[in-house]
Amino acid sequence: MKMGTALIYDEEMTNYKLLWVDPACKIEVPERLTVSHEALVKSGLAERCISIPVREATDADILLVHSEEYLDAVKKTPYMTLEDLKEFTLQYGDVYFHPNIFHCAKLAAGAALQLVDSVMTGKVRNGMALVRPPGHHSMRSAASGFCVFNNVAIAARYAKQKYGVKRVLIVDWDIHHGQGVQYSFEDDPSVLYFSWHRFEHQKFWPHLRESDFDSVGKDKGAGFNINVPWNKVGMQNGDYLSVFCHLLLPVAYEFCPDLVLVCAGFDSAIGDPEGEMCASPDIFAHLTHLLMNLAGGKLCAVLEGGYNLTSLPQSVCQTVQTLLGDPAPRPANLNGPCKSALESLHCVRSTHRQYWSCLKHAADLPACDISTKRMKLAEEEEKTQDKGEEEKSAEEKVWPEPPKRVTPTIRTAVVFPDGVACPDGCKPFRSTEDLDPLTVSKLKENFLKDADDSDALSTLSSLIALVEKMEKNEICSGLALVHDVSMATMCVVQHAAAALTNRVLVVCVGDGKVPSHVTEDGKTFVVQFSNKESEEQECKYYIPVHLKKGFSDVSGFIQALFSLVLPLGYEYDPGLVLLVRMPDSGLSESVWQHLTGLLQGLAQGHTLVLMQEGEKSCVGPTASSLLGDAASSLGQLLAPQPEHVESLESLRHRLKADWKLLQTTAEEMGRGDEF
Ligand code: X5A
Ligand code: ZN
Repeated sequence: MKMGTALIYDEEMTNYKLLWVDPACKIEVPERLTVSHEALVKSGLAERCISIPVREATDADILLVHSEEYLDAVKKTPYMTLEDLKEFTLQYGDVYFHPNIFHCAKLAAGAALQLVDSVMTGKVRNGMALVRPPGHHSMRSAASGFCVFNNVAIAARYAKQKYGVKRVLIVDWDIHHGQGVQYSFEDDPSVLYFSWHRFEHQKFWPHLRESDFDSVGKDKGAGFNINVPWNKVGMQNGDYLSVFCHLLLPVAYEFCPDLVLVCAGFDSAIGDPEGEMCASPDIFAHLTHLLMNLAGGKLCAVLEGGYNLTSLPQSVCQTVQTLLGDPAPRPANLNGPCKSALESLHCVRSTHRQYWSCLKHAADLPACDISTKRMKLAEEEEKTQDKGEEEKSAEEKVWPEPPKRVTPTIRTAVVFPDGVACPDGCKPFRSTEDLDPLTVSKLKENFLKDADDSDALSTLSSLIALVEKMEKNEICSGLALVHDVSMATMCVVQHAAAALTNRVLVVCVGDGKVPSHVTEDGKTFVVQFSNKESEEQECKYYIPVHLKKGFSDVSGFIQALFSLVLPLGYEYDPGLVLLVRMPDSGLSESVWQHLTGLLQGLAQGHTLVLMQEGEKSCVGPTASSLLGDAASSLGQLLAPQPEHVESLESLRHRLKADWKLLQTTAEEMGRGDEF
């Protein structure tokens, strides 16, 4: 990996707290920051980061988003008496002031700007700022929801102004709607704001009509504001991943940002008293990973909310460790999305299909329109004031601590023919221990019948030794150049099915024989992209994705990746990914890099890439992707070919009964049948 990860933190931001009684504000405590930072230190992650000092945001920085009147008012707070502070606080919602909060708010915004500077100047690739107070609720002339200055909104304007950044993507995975960010960029098409948030048909704070899915932005900015309202609590990993695969990622790739900012609130994790959601802390490894190939990897995460002092530090660690390039853990308990999540997803997708060509094919708004529901619910509200049994409160929830993510010392091993140079950072690999004679004789019998080819035998045995080391987590990923890609694929799959415990996902790009007769037990799952119509029969564990115009339709390929391959991969949850590039597949190197990068979110990053000996020009890009570098940008994507979309969609519809993560609408039951 080429560049590092910045960590920006200053203890000074713990030096303010609530000085009076206010139940709405009591969760916003200094310990939020200390436990997060301590967890990064204890886990050894902090010392792997490049520590960057904070600075105070200047008046000019703050005025990029806020009004002079508001700044002047906040400037007076350090000199106020307790009574004055209380009084001053009253004009805003769910926020408190303290004599030192102005100083901390300047540091919080300044930390976000230091992070942008470090990333934009290339000092680091990405980074995280641990800050208090948070920012995304604060508005041009108002504090709100624990926020004083809008750290991320200021950072976005600053990046545009100072570095000429053309397009900024803001991903707000905090469980509250960052209405301050929405208001800042509502009519600005250069900043795409995406937020998911607990909404419950407007019953949840901040109770705004404009937090619903139909607030899409204004004037030129129409389509550049994307709200995903969660209308139920208890959302899980599968709900979050569905929204990423079927909405955020395709839109983000179409938008093609030059910089990604994350409003990194962790009140969307399990145990949080505000969010009351059930996503596990390790989901943030995946959310982070999935964004890391955008904008050439330029990603700045800035802390927002997160109030459970156990799940918050766990989630922060998952995020930072992923920014550092360690492979994500296999996501535990990935259910399909629940019905309510599907309803939300469906509403957002159909509302935004007029703005984004990747969503053009989305289904119409659900018949039972959400606004009718909102009224129905308001009526029902009076009848059902309180529910009978008390549910466990969010803080009492228990969940396993995410296991320590151990990254093998060998990141990427290569099996190359003599004379091909090993790419920087990779390790040449040959099976040194002699394979047991039985395996060797099987190899000979099955694959090398006609020839007594010792080179081929040595390559195949190396591949087998390599996947065994990957299963033992001694090696993370591998890249092999082989003479006969089909044969090597067969060989690895046969060995894995017979001798390994892991499920294997085979993603094959291009025509060529692949192990399509797979066992019913689903130990191998093959997805094959091909130019030609396949003679093979589609079945649950063999899925041919036929691309009519070959691989020239980049948008179409990306669409297939997000709408089919990733959700299938996540739901299948392999222990090994075999990524096969058939000779003359014709897939461009940059698209291939994105495919390689994204698939590493599966199987703890255990990806083995097989390519034809001749494809030497592809070696560098593939190796760099396996080593964790960001893929190069694809540019703003055009609309995919309609016939291509049509065939992908019909495939997705056929498969969605078997694979729940392929669903995008609530027609059929999702998890949990009640509305
Ligand atoms: C940043 C953040 C939450 C405010 C909740 C007020 N704010 N009820 O998470
Ligand atoms: Zn929040």
